[in-house]
Amino acid sequence: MQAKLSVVALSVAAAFALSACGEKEAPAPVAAPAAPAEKPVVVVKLGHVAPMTGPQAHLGKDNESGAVLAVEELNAQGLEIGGAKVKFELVSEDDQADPKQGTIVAQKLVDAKVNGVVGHLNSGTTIPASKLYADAGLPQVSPSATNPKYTQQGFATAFRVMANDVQQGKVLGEFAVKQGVKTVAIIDDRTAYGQGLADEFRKAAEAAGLKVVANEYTNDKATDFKAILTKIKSTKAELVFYGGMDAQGGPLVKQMKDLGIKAKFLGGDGVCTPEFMKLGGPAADGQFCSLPGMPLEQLAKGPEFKSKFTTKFGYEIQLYAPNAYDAVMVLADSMKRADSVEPAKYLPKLRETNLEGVTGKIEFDEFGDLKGGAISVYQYQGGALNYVETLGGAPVAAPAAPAAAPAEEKK
Ligand code: ABU
Repeated sequence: MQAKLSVVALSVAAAFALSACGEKEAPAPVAAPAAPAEKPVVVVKLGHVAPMTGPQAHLGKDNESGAVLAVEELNAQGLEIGGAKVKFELVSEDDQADPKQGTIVAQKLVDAKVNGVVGHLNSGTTIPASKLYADAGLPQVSPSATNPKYTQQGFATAFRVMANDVQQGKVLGEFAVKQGVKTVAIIDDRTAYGQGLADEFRKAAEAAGLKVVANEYTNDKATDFKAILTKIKSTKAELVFYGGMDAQGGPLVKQMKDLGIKAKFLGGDGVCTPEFMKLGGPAADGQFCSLPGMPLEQLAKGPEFKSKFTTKFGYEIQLYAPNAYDAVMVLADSMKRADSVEPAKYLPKLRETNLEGVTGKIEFDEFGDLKGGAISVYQYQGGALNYVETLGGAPVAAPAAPAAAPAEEKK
């Protein structure tokens, strides 16, 4: 406005000067064209929930970093939705991997009227929180919760962008048998994830002819496993399967070696991390784990994401950062197709997602599960996680949705 006034003032002054000199009168000043009206900016708040403190803080940070990268990229695109410019903002909450804290922060996000939720990281927090989001009609995309129950509750708002533990447990059970072992000891951390995965593994392993010689339990805060490992040693199990996370899996495999247990170790996605190798030390070498999806290196957008992530954050991807990135993109893509950031308006579009993500093709079945989720097996070798093979990949029919609300005591 100041600039416009100055132009007008100069034109008037010039006309007066010319006229005073007896020269031909200058044409009347033309008003400068009005600047186009600025489009309104709408802030789209996306909740992000993961454990940001405690033994899984490194995984929470990993998920959050993936989501941050997606938000920054979306904002750089200058998107317009519903006739307004949109600015995405991440509202990050720490659920401490604790189911009760999970529902507390979920309510906080509902009260803050966020437009969608990326999270939670753990099945044990995702499941109880999903009821609050469902009651509020708030779309929730978990990047990492793999317990099948999450999407079997009949909530229209619950989605996940990775295969579930029915698929993962089955692949791991069959993989164990292929290793030529005949006996297995199973340990789980009594969380919704750890116990659920161990149960699915047990079913598949027994169906394939493996004998389960021990079932032992720990928790997601434990660091000393010598008592249960001593019992397992006496069974002479050829394989130890662990359902739980890397903060326990790493020390557990190390203590297996310390006790002279020769059995192989096998775990799911919770232990398929650089942190497991760090905590396990040389004992991690040669052991196996699985991850939902294909290796990033084999996916069209995977290598670029990996490079962007390490350049920006200065550390390597731990586990589900690519899925958290995709979860944000899935929400934004649904908003674009709905031309609305209102949960009620974009939720139907979320169900129709057909997006090529960093983690591969993302389409949901009627439960909100990823269609055709594949499972890949890896081996820790020389401080690296080496790809072995991909199994599964076909859609797995989920059982009928139970009406009961999820139990809260499991993590
Ligand atoms: N999927 C492993 C880690 C998260 C969870 O399901 O609890």
